[in-house]
Amino acid sequence: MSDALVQESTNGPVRTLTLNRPAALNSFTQEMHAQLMAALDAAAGDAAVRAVVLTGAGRAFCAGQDLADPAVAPEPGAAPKDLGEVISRFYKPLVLRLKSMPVPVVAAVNGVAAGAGANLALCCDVVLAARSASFIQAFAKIGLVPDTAGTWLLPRLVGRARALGLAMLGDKLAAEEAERIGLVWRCVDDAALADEAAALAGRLAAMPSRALAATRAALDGAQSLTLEQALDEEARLQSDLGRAHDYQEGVAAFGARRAPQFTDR
Ligand code: T3D
Repeated sequence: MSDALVQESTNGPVRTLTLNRPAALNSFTQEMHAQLMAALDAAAGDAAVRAVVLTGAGRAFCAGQDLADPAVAPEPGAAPKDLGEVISRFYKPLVLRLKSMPVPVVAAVNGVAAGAGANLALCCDVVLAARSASFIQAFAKIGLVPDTAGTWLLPRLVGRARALGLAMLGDKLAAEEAERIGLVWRCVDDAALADEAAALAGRLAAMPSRALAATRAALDGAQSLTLEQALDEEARLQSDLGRAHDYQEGVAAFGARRAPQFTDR
Protein backbone atom coordinates (compact mmCIF):
# COMPACT_ATOMS: atom_id res chain seq x y z
CA MET A 1 0.00 0.00 0.00
CA SER A 2 1.14 3.56 -0.72
CA ASP A 3 1.53 6.25 1.92
CA ALA A 4 -1.20 8.32 0.28
CA LEU A 5 -3.67 9.93 2.67
CA VAL A 6 -6.45 8.18 0.76
CA GLN A 7 -5.50 4.73 -0.44
CA GLU A 8 -7.32 3.24 -3.39
CA SER A 9 -7.74 -0.41 -4.29
CA THR A 10 -9.99 -2.07 -6.81
CA ASN A 11 -11.47 -5.55 -6.80
CA GLY A 12 -13.63 -6.13 -9.88
CA PRO A 13 -16.31 -3.44 -9.90
CA VAL A 14 -15.68 -2.33 -6.29
CA ARG A 15 -13.31 0.55 -5.49
CA THR A 16 -12.21 0.78 -1.85
CA LEU A 17 -11.00 4.12 -0.49
CA THR A 18 -9.16 4.05 2.82
CA LEU A 19 -8.58 7.22 4.86
CA ASN A 20 -4.96 6.92 5.90
CA ARG A 21 -3.76 9.19 8.70
CA PRO A 22 -4.01 6.59 11.45
CA ALA A 23 -1.73 8.42 13.92
CA ALA A 24 -4.27 11.27 13.98
CA LEU A 25 -7.28 8.90 13.76
CA ASN A 26 -7.71 9.77 10.05
CA SER A 27 -8.76 13.33 10.89
CA PHE A 28 -9.11 15.67 7.91
CA THR A 29 -6.37 17.95 6.70
CA GLN A 30 -6.83 19.98 3.54
CA GLU A 31 -4.59 17.52 1.72
CA MET A 32 -6.70 14.55 2.80
CA HIS A 33 -9.81 16.43 1.63
CA ALA A 34 -8.16 16.99 -1.76
CA GLN A 35 -7.16 13.36 -2.09
CA LEU A 36 -10.59 12.06 -1.06
CA MET A 37 -12.34 14.34 -3.54
CA ALA A 38 -9.97 13.29 -6.31
CA ALA A 39 -10.52 9.62 -5.47
CA LEU A 40 -14.31 10.02 -5.45
CA ASP A 41 -14.20 11.95 -8.73
CA ALA A 42 -12.08 9.20 -10.26
CA ALA A 43 -14.46 6.48 -9.07
CA ALA A 44 -17.44 8.45 -10.38
CA GLY A 45 -15.77 8.88 -13.76
CA ASP A 46 -14.70 5.26 -14.18
CA ALA A 47 -17.44 3.21 -15.85
CA ALA A 48 -15.84 0.01 -14.53
CA VAL A 49 -16.49 1.08 -10.93
CA ARG A 50 -20.00 0.13 -9.82
CA ALA A 51 -19.71 0.52 -6.02
CA VAL A 52 -17.38 2.28 -3.59
CA VAL A 53 -16.38 1.29 -0.05
CA LEU A 54 -15.11 4.02 2.28
CA THR A 55 -13.18 2.96 5.38
CA GLY A 56 -10.33 4.00 7.65
CA ALA A 57 -6.84 2.70 8.37
CA GLY A 58 -5.93 1.69 11.91
CA ARG A 59 -8.28 1.91 14.88
CA ALA A 60 -10.47 4.79 13.69
CA PHE A 61 -12.79 5.51 10.80
CA CYS A 62 -12.28 9.28 11.02
CA ALA A 63 -12.04 11.77 13.90
CA GLY A 64 -13.39 14.68 11.84
CA GLN A 65 -11.48 17.87 11.28
CA ASP A 66 -7.80 17.80 12.29
CA LEU A 67 -8.00 20.24 15.16
CA ALA A 68 -4.27 20.92 14.95
CA ASP A 69 -4.51 22.09 11.34
CA PRO A 70 -3.34 25.73 11.25
CA ALA A 71 -6.32 26.50 9.00
CA VAL A 72 -8.70 25.97 11.94
CA ALA A 73 -6.69 25.93 15.17
CA PRO A 74 -7.17 29.05 17.28
CA GLU A 75 -3.96 31.02 17.80
CA PRO A 76 -3.57 33.20 20.90
CA GLY A 77 -3.53 36.85 19.90
CA ALA A 78 -4.47 36.19 16.27
CA ALA A 79 -7.81 36.93 14.62
CA PRO A 80 -10.24 33.96 14.81
CA LYS A 81 -10.26 31.67 11.77
CA ASP A 82 -13.38 31.63 9.60
CA LEU A 83 -14.51 28.04 10.06
CA GLY A 84 -17.47 28.66 7.75
CA GLU A 85 -15.00 29.10 4.93
CA VAL A 86 -13.50 25.69 5.72
CA ILE A 87 -16.96 24.13 5.69
CA SER A 88 -17.91 25.78 2.39
CA ARG A 89 -14.61 24.94 0.76
CA PHE A 90 -14.17 21.35 1.90
CA TYR A 91 -17.03 19.69 3.77
CA LYS A 92 -19.96 20.94 1.70
CA PRO A 93 -18.42 19.81 -1.62
CA LEU A 94 -17.55 16.47 -0.02
CA VAL A 95 -21.15 15.85 1.08
CA LEU A 96 -22.50 16.92 -2.31
CA ARG A 97 -19.94 14.69 -4.05
CA LEU A 98 -21.08 11.67 -2.02
CA LYS A 99 -24.73 12.47 -2.63
CA SER A 100 -24.18 12.75 -6.39
CA MET A 101 -22.11 9.60 -6.87
CA PRO A 102 -23.45 7.59 -9.82
CA VAL A 103 -22.83 4.39 -7.84
CA PRO A 104 -23.61 3.35 -4.26
CA VAL A 105 -21.15 4.13 -1.49
CA VAL A 106 -20.80 1.78 1.48
CA ALA A 107 -19.22 3.11 4.68
CA ALA A 108 -17.28 0.39 6.50
CA VAL A 109 -16.87 2.04 9.89
CA ASN A 110 -13.94 0.21 11.40
CA GLY A 111 -13.55 2.24 14.60
CA VAL A 112 -14.42 5.56 16.16
CA ALA A 113 -16.18 8.06 13.88
CA ALA A 114 -16.27 11.51 15.48
CA GLY A 115 -17.43 14.96 14.40
CA ALA A 116 -17.33 15.36 10.65
CA GLY A 117 -16.04 11.78 10.53
CA ALA A 118 -19.30 10.47 12.00
CA ASN A 119 -21.39 12.46 9.55
CA LEU A 120 -19.15 11.52 6.64
CA ALA A 121 -20.08 7.89 7.36
CA LEU A 122 -23.77 8.77 7.67
CA CYS A 123 -23.66 10.52 4.27
CA CYS A 124 -22.84 7.18 2.64
CA ASP A 125 -25.67 5.08 1.24
CA VAL A 126 -25.26 2.02 3.44
CA VAL A 127 -23.38 2.15 6.72
CA LEU A 128 -21.83 -1.03 8.11
CA ALA A 129 -20.12 -0.69 11.48
CA ALA A 130 -17.72 -2.98 13.28
CA ARG A 131 -19.07 -4.00 16.70
CA SER A 132 -16.23 -2.07 18.40
CA ALA A 133 -16.90 1.09 16.35
CA SER A 134 -18.62 4.14 17.79
CA PHE A 135 -20.17 7.40 16.66
CA ILE A 136 -19.62 10.72 18.42
CA GLN A 137 -21.26 14.03 17.52
CA ALA A 138 -18.23 15.74 19.05
CA PHE A 139 -19.07 19.26 17.86
CA ALA A 140 -20.78 20.67 20.97
CA LYS A 141 -17.79 19.67 23.07
CA ILE A 142 -15.69 22.23 21.18
CA GLY A 143 -18.41 24.85 20.85
CA LEU A 144 -19.64 24.03 17.33
CA VAL A 145 -22.80 22.69 15.70
CA PRO A 146 -23.00 19.40 13.82
CA ASP A 147 -21.73 19.93 10.26
CA THR A 148 -21.03 17.71 7.25
CA ALA A 149 -24.84 17.46 6.96
CA GLY A 150 -25.33 16.43 10.59
CA THR A 151 -28.15 18.92 11.14
CA TRP A 152 -29.93 17.55 8.08
CA LEU A 153 -29.17 13.86 8.51
CA LEU A 154 -29.54 13.19 12.21
CA PRO A 155 -33.22 14.09 12.70
CA ARG A 156 -34.09 12.27 9.48
CA LEU A 157 -32.27 9.14 10.55
CA VAL A 158 -33.19 8.87 14.21
CA GLY A 159 -35.85 11.55 14.92
CA ARG A 160 -35.50 14.92 16.60
CA ALA A 161 -35.34 13.72 20.20
CA ARG A 162 -32.43 11.37 19.60
CA ALA A 163 -30.77 13.80 17.17
CA LEU A 164 -30.75 16.54 19.78
CA GLY A 165 -29.57 14.18 22.50
CA LEU A 166 -26.70 12.94 20.36
CA ALA A 167 -25.76 16.43 19.15
CA MET A 168 -26.02 18.25 22.48
CA LEU A 169 -24.45 15.63 24.72
CA GLY A 170 -21.80 14.40 22.29
CA ASP A 171 -21.79 10.99 23.98
CA LYS A 172 -20.09 8.01 22.38
CA LEU A 173 -22.75 5.84 20.72
CA ALA A 174 -21.71 2.20 20.41
CA ALA A 175 -22.22 0.52 17.05
CA GLU A 176 -24.83 -1.92 18.39
CA GLU A 177 -26.87 0.97 19.75
CA ALA A 178 -26.40 2.86 16.47
CA GLU A 179 -27.91 -0.11 14.67
CA ARG A 180 -30.73 -0.44 17.21
CA ILE A 181 -31.86 3.18 16.80
CA GLY A 182 -31.56 3.11 13.00
CA LEU A 183 -28.54 5.36 12.65
CA VAL A 184 -26.70 2.69 10.63
CA TRP A 185 -27.72 -0.26 8.48
CA ARG A 186 -25.94 -3.05 10.36
CA CYS A 187 -23.33 -3.78 12.96
CA VAL A 188 -21.07 -6.79 12.33
CA ASP A 189 -18.23 -8.54 14.13
CA ASP A 190 -14.95 -6.66 13.78
CA ALA A 191 -13.23 -9.53 12.00
CA ALA A 192 -16.07 -9.76 9.48
CA LEU A 193 -16.31 -6.04 8.59
CA ALA A 194 -14.07 -5.98 5.52
CA ASP A 195 -15.60 -9.13 4.03
CA GLU A 196 -19.15 -8.04 4.80
CA ALA A 197 -18.51 -4.61 3.24
CA ALA A 198 -16.96 -6.20 0.16
CA ALA A 199 -19.88 -8.62 -0.19
CA LEU A 200 -22.44 -5.85 0.21
CA ALA A 201 -20.63 -3.61 -2.26
CA GLY A 202 -20.39 -6.54 -4.67
CA ARG A 203 -24.15 -7.06 -4.46
CA LEU A 204 -24.81 -3.37 -5.04
CA ALA A 205 -22.35 -3.36 -7.95
CA ALA A 206 -24.46 -5.98 -9.71
CA MET A 207 -27.60 -3.87 -9.34
CA PRO A 208 -28.85 -1.09 -11.62
CA SER A 209 -26.58 1.85 -10.65
CA ARG A 210 -28.70 4.50 -12.28
CA ALA A 211 -31.82 3.37 -10.45
CA LEU A 212 -29.90 3.20 -7.16
CA ALA A 213 -28.55 6.74 -7.58
CA ALA A 214 -32.05 7.94 -8.44
CA THR A 215 -33.39 6.13 -5.36
CA ARG A 216 -30.93 7.97 -3.13
CA ALA A 217 -31.84 11.33 -4.66
CA ALA A 218 -35.57 10.59 -4.48
CA LEU A 219 -35.49 9.57 -0.81
CA ASP A 220 -33.38 12.59 0.14
CA GLY A 221 -35.45 14.96 -1.97
CA ALA A 222 -38.83 13.66 -0.82
CA GLN A 223 -38.17 14.98 2.68
CA SER A 224 -39.00 18.49 1.53
CA LEU A 225 -41.92 17.60 -0.77
CA THR A 226 -45.64 17.24 -0.21
CA LEU A 227 -47.11 13.79 -0.84
CA GLU A 228 -48.45 14.94 -4.19
CA GLN A 229 -45.09 16.38 -5.21
CA ALA A 230 -43.37 13.15 -4.19
CA LEU A 231 -45.83 11.13 -6.28
CA ASP A 232 -45.11 13.41 -9.27
CA GLU A 233 -41.39 12.96 -8.75
CA GLU A 234 -41.81 9.17 -8.63
CA ALA A 235 -43.72 9.33 -11.93
CA ARG A 236 -41.00 11.48 -13.49
CA LEU A 237 -38.27 9.11 -12.38
CA GLN A 238 -40.14 6.00 -13.57
CA SER A 239 -40.66 7.70 -16.95
CA ASP A 240 -36.97 8.28 -17.19
CA LEU A 241 -35.82 4.90 -15.87
CA GLY A 242 -38.49 3.02 -17.80
CA ARG A 243 -36.89 4.17 -21.05
CA ALA A 244 -33.42 3.06 -19.98
CA HIS A 245 -31.57 -0.14 -20.80
CA ASP A 246 -31.56 -1.47 -17.25
CA TYR A 247 -35.36 -1.66 -17.03
CA GLN A 248 -35.58 -3.53 -20.33
CA GLU A 249 -32.81 -5.84 -19.14
CA GLY A 250 -34.32 -6.36 -15.68
CA VAL A 251 -37.68 -7.37 -17.06
CA ALA A 252 -36.14 -9.55 -19.79
CA ALA A 253 -33.95 -11.30 -17.21
CA PHE A 254 -36.93 -11.83 -14.93
CA GLY A 255 -38.89 -13.41 -17.78
CA ALA A 256 -35.99 -15.60 -18.84
CA ARG A 257 -35.20 -16.60 -15.23
CA ARG A 258 -31.59 -15.48 -15.64
CA ALA A 259 -29.36 -13.00 -13.80
CA PRO A 260 -29.66 -9.47 -15.23
CA GLN A 261 -26.65 -7.66 -16.70
CA PHE A 262 -27.16 -4.03 -15.73
CA THR A 263 -24.98 -1.45 -17.44
CA ASP A 264 -26.59 2.00 -17.08
CA ARG A 265 -24.88 4.63 -14.94
O1 T3D B 1 -12.95 23.25 12.74
C1 T3D B 1 -13.47 23.40 11.62
O2 T3D B 1 -12.86 23.58 10.56
C2 T3D B 1 -14.90 23.20 11.49
C3 T3D B 1 -15.14 21.82 11.09
C4 T3D B 1 -15.40 20.94 12.04
C5 T3D B 1 -15.63 19.53 11.71
C6 T3D B 1 -15.34 18.65 12.86
O3 T3D B 1 -15.11 17.49 12.63
S1 T3D B 1 -15.37 19.30 14.42
C7 T3D B 1 -15.00 17.88 15.44
C8 T3D B 1 -13.54 17.54 15.40
N1 T3D B 1 -13.29 16.29 16.04
C9 T3D B 1 -13.32 16.12 17.35
O4 T3D B 1 -13.61 16.99 18.13
C10 T3D B 1 -12.88 14.75 17.87
C11 T3D B 1 -11.56 14.89 18.60
N2 T3D B 1 -11.08 13.60 19.01
C12 T3D B 1 -11.57 12.95 20.08
O5 T3D B 1 -12.50 13.38 20.74
C13 T3D B 1 -10.90 11.67 20.45
O6 T3D B 1 -9.63 11.64 19.83
C14 T3D B 1 -11.69 10.43 20.01
C15 T3D B 1 -12.94 10.30 20.89
C16 T3D B 1 -12.07 10.47 18.55
C17 T3D B 1 -10.81 9.17 20.25
O7 T3D B 1 -10.34 9.18 21.57
P1 T3D B 1 -9.14 8.20 21.98
O8 T3D B 1 -8.94 8.37 23.45
O9 T3D B 1 -9.44 6.84 21.48
O10 T3D B 1 -7.87 8.70 21.16
P2 T3D B 1 -6.98 10.00 21.44
O11 T3D B 1 -5.87 9.64 22.35
O12 T3D B 1 -7.83 11.14 21.83
O13 T3D B 1 -6.42 10.29 19.98
C18 T3D B 1 -5.34 9.55 19.42
C19 T3D B 1 -4.47 10.52 18.66
O14 T3D B 1 -5.24 11.08 17.61
C20 T3D B 1 -3.99 11.67 19.53
O15 T3D B 1 -2.73 12.07 19.06
P3 T3D B 1 -1.39 11.69 19.91
O16 T3D B 1 -1.58 12.25 21.26
O17 T3D B 1 -1.35 10.18 19.90
O18 T3D B 1 -0.29 12.33 19.12
C21 T3D B 1 -4.99 12.76 19.22
O19 T3D B 1 -4.52 14.05 19.41
C22 T3D B 1 -5.22 12.51 17.72
N3 T3D B 1 -6.52 13.03 17.29
C23 T3D B 1 -7.72 12.52 17.55
N4 T3D B 1 -8.67 13.27 17.00
C24 T3D B 1 -8.03 14.30 16.40
C25 T3D B 1 -6.66 14.14 16.57
N5 T3D B 1 -5.75 15.00 16.09
C26 T3D B 1 -6.24 16.06 15.40
N6 T3D B 1 -7.56 16.27 15.18
C27 T3D B 1 -8.47 15.42 15.66
N7 T3D B 1 -9.78 15.63 15.40
